[in-house]
Amino acid sequence: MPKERTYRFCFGPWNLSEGQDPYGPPTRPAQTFDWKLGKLRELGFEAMMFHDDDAVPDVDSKTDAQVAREARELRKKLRDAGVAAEIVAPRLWFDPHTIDGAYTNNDARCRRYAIDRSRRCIDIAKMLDCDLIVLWLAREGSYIRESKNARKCVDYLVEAVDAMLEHDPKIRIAIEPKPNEPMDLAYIPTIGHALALAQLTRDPKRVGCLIESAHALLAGLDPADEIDFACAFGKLWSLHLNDQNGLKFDQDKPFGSANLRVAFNQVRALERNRYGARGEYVAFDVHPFRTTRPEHWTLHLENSRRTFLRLVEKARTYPEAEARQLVADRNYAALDQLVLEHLMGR
Ligand code: XLS
Ligand code: MG
Repeated sequence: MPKERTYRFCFGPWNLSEGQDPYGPPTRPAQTFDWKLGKLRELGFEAMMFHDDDAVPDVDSKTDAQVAREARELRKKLRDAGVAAEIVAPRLWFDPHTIDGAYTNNDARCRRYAIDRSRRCIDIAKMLDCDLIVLWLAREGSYIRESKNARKCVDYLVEAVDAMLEHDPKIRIAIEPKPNEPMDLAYIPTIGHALALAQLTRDPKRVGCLIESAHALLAGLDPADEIDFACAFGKLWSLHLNDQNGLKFDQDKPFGSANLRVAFNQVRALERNRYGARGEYVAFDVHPFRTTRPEHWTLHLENSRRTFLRLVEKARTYPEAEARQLVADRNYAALDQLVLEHLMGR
């Protein structure tokens, strides 16, 4: 693998969040989109991720003409800044229509809303020169098992993805699985589920996935194995690196913050699969700690990238030959220590 291979990075406007949680109000004053774009450039990131309503605020209240005008204005702003739009994701978890799910809502009118909104999201993406839609299926699941027919819900999900694929012949869809929160149990909890769903759609080669480290950890999985699995299918089209301390709420901690070794193994998996070589970006779906003062607002992003790049070095200087010998001898105790010593900088 050529050592000079470099990565390109991005984040979303929501990653410069204001500190609100279910138990308290914001702790930092709200900032404009332009301020966030300025910070992204200052930090040297190459692209920005969007929800449809990050790109066109209050999208549901606007006419198609208004949406088109605002999306084009944004495209100009991004071009002037030299920043690409990496993905656009329909925000399908805020509107009253999506209280009990978007694509898998029991009410046909609500499912229609979700599909219409997703088509509009595709229109926005195209106007931003972006061909990748991310589906974080936030409310596709149940609070209690008996409230929905999980078999039918698979059909609903396929119908929705098919409607999107049909809407635009070039668009690609990356499904971002998460096992729970806000739902008790989600229908597409892992990469295996996402890729299996892709096979049921009208054009499986245009349906792939996005791995978020914390989501894999919440499913009890190692994100590095999820990366290798997705890459074996050529389906890892985007990536949300972050960290998570055990099975609790989705923490979106800085990359490597909770478990450096798990982070190292994700980087090794990305390296061996040459992630990024086909234009994919490394995104950090991280949030500042609620305690963060406004003057330290971007540190979680800078630190995540710094840790990532340090771990790329660690992956490239990993003592492969020594490790291979220990594997051959089945001396996993020594292998375990070799990894720790390497990470500690022996
Ligand atoms: C969930 C994310 C979410 C998606 C994009 O983890 O923060 O916003 O990544 O919709
Ligand atoms: Mg995410």
